Amino acid sequence: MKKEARYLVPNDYMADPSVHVFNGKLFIYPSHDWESGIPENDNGDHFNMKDYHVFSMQDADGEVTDHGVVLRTEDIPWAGRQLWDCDVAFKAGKYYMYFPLKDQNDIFRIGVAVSERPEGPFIPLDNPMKGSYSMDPAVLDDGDGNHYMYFGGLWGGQLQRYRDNKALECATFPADDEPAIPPRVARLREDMLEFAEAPRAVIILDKDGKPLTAGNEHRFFEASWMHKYNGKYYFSYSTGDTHMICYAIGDNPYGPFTYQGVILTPVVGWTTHHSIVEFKGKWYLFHHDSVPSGGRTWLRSLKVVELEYNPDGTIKTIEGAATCRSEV
Ligand code: FUB
Repeated sequence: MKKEARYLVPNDYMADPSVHVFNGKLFIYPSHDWESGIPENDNGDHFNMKDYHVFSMQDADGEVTDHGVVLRTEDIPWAGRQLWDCDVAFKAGKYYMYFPLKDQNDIFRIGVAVSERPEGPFIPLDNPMKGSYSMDPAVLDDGDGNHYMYFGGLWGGQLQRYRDNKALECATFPADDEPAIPPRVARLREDMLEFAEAPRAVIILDKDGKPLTAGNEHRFFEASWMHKYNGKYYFSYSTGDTHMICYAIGDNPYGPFTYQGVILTPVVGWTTHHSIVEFKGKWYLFHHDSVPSGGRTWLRSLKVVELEYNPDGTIKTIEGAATCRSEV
């Protein structure tokens, strides 16, 4: 494929792509943006998504097949509002979709829906996962029978409302020189429907071995993703209000992870979000931007571009869309 990014679904707005190889094809599980008319705010109320589609491709530069709507808020018994970034994992003949959704008290929880096919439809369970909170779940299949869920996001993602897996009386943010609020990881139970353990903090260290601070422009904000390369664990994420996709490398699924650099520089639109996947011997960065909608940050479009490593295992930085954020 060409080195420039290409848009994948030009006739609709899709964002937050989670991509996996199932049955020899690429399957894309995105959020489905739409014009809800809700004004933009720091809580993300304008991201009022209400269903998911699934897409597949035989090749990274090939035709994109839309498998249609596979899950709707109205089918989820505990639903309040806002279906945000989901992910899908496979185990023993079944596909498990993990989705963040606000419950009827406006609290983000993570739900599970199950299918026998990667293209869905997915049938939701009656309740969210016990002990789940915040949003942006991403699941690593570690290849040894274990699956790990990474999750969490600041501001509208509500992660600042929790410490040590307990809800706080009031949300708090650390001072700029204190350790940043970390994303979380938990191994999934054998049946894939619940956490097997209490979620743990995912610690990202700087090159001196100190946790990234809350004032660091590369600190975690949302959009966790985990992939493995040459036996190492690559944890990547969005820095939110500084608009980058960054990554850190560790030796095991729990970390700690040492900060390495920027994978994707800012794109057009407030959010940036991605997944990294190997397919037919090449690596790809799936992501989104708001160029086609003229910069409307709640109407995002899916893209893919090839991702390359340096010989030392670091990732070559990819430039976001050519248009500057300030030009939007
Ligand atoms: O799509 C809604 C939210 O915007 C996602 O959950 C975040 O990662 C950001 O992309």
